[in-house]
Amino acid sequence: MTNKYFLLFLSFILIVPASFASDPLSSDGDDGYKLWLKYEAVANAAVKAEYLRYTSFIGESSKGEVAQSASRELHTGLKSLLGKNVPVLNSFGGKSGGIILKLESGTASSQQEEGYQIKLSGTNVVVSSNSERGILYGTFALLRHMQMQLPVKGLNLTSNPRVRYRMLNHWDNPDGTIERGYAGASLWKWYELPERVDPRYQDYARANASLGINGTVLNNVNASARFMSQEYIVKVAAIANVMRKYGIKTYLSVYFAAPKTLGGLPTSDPLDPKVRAWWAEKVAQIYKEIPDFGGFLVKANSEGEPGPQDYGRSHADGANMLAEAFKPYDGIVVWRAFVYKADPNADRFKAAYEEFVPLDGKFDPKVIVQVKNGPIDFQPREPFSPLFGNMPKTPLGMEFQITQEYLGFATHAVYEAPIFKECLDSDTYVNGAGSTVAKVVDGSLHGYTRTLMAGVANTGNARNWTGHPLAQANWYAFGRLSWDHQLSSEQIAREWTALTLTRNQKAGESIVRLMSRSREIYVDYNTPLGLSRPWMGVHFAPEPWQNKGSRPDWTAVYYHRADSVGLGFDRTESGSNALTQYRPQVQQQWNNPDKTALPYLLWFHHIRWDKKLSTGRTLWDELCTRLYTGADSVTWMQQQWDLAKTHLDPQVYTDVAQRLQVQHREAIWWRDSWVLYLQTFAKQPITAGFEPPKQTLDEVKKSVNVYLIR
Ligand code: BDP
Repeated sequence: MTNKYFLLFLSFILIVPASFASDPLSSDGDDGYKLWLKYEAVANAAVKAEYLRYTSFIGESSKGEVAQSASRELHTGLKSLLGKNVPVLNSFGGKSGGIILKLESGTASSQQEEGYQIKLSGTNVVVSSNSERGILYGTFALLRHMQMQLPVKGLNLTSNPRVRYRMLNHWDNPDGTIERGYAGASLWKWYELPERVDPRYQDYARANASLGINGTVLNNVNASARFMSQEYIVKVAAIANVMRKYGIKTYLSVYFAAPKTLGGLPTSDPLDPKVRAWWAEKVAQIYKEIPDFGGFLVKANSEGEPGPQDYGRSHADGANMLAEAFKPYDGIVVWRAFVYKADPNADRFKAAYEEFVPLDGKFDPKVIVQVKNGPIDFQPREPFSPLFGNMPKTPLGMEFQITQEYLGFATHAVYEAPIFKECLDSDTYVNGAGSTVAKVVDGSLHGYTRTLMAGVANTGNARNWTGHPLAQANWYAFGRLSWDHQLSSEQIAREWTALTLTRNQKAGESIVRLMSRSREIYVDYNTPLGLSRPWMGVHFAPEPWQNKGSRPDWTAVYYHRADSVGLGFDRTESGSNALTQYRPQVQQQWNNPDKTALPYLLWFHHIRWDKKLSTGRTLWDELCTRLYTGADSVTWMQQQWDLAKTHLDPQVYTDVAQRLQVQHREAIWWRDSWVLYLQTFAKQPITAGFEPPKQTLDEVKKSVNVYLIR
């Protein structure tokens, strides 16, 4: 066969049968809408027989609306798993072979509020808790157990949340757009509310409750004052009515200057009595419509947003004023620490610490300060924020980013649990070894009772919620870790894969392998060895050469500091000295370039191009090696995905396979951008064994510029 005919033949066998095999419009195809709550029928006969023995009835002991959601979920779940209509009974005394949802009164239970126990008692499975929410979480845990087809026999599971406020932060705007959202438009249809309540709100609530998430901030931190108007408060109330049934409280981001722009006052000074009265009234107005309102999230004096400093007041003054307005209610004020002043000589790394540490002890007990995991901004890898551990008198909440702003939007598969875990497991050493960030956040280190973990949501109105099907796992992982930060990344990946994609063990293993390595692979071709922020603008295309901005820290060159000598940001004594914001033991990990773990090297040191690293390679060769292997590893990811093909829904298989193709093309783009650009400083050939890029630096820049054209 000539080449031409062989290719024709090949395309016939590859393309023709595939189009018969997978009809993307088939009605039974998996469009991802059901997330990890698919409740696919239990196929294994022995397992099914066992489950049937325990499902002759559902006994409910409470008529509260959250408990009702639990019995409804269980009923629907069992119907789907077992094909059986299990009756829900209020009086079930003496009956056996059922599932009892038992609300234990007050102190009779050893559970913490929201915690649950699932236990076999005689021939009944008993899900118990001292709160309705705990019953709901226990019910979802039982359904998860059954979806994974684990035995009921010997079941004895107790679980308590380690963090009290577990919430999503939506960066959704009133016009339906989402800041840094890559999965369509906002879920919240403000123009239809309050009359029309999209049924999707309920599915959103179910998904969150199934993970233990108990709060949602509906609007962007770059907030519109519109949300403080009566018109919008009633819209928010309509959503809150849905959330409440699933134990989720609704929160709003607030625009600090609202007293002025919406209220018509001459000032928004937090110490002005009229301003304080305005907020107190506002909060009262909200509670009238939403009796269980969660509270406010505030971005102030950050990236141009207004705040107390506009009036010479401190963050504490601003936060405490709002806290005062919440005094009569259960709500809280979540005040963000994401601040960095425009100072041409400063190191942005140090900014939040410098502004917030002096305020420790000055915040009202109703305030939680929400800190991003790293000192800069959700980079693919960052050291933990030095604020953790350094504000012992102020509850610090964790802010993770689930949406993939710096992780390739909706085309790169990056499983984020390892990012979250890396931060949570970092040791701050503030009270000696073992003082992990997790222990700061869960309150056990400093005795905070108000503890919080927030995730910037990656949801949108895409049918599958998250755009990239594998990005659902990031929502899932955030939720599971906010409940229990001790779960491992791999365990969560296994769970999610089994619930969402396939129960086939081998296929599941290759997907979990792919997920587990995906973050390191991304870092290798995107920001290896501790590089950061090679993009400005839209945070999509590689722009390491970007050197123009209205302030130095809004350029890429500010972060990597490439020059003829070497690369990286010196944050030791000879540089910005940011390292002194950490305890001595942490400083020791990072202050000596010969001892710094390679993933963090360029975060803290300016390294000579020809310096030999612990791998035996020079900095330049190590960079080349990582950038090339990273990009090549995307083909490994494609292989792992293909290994699972026959056990995946064809629609999901194709969707991910195509996104992986984009990822591969873009990984090469990233690699080429970095090596060609850095080569202009390092003046060295591409490391032997790797093929030099097929394009020139000018060509790469041109292809990037296309993405920056308006
Ligand atoms: C940055 C985002 C910006 C957010 C900001 C924030 O680029 O859109 O408004 O963080 O967290 O990462 O406030």
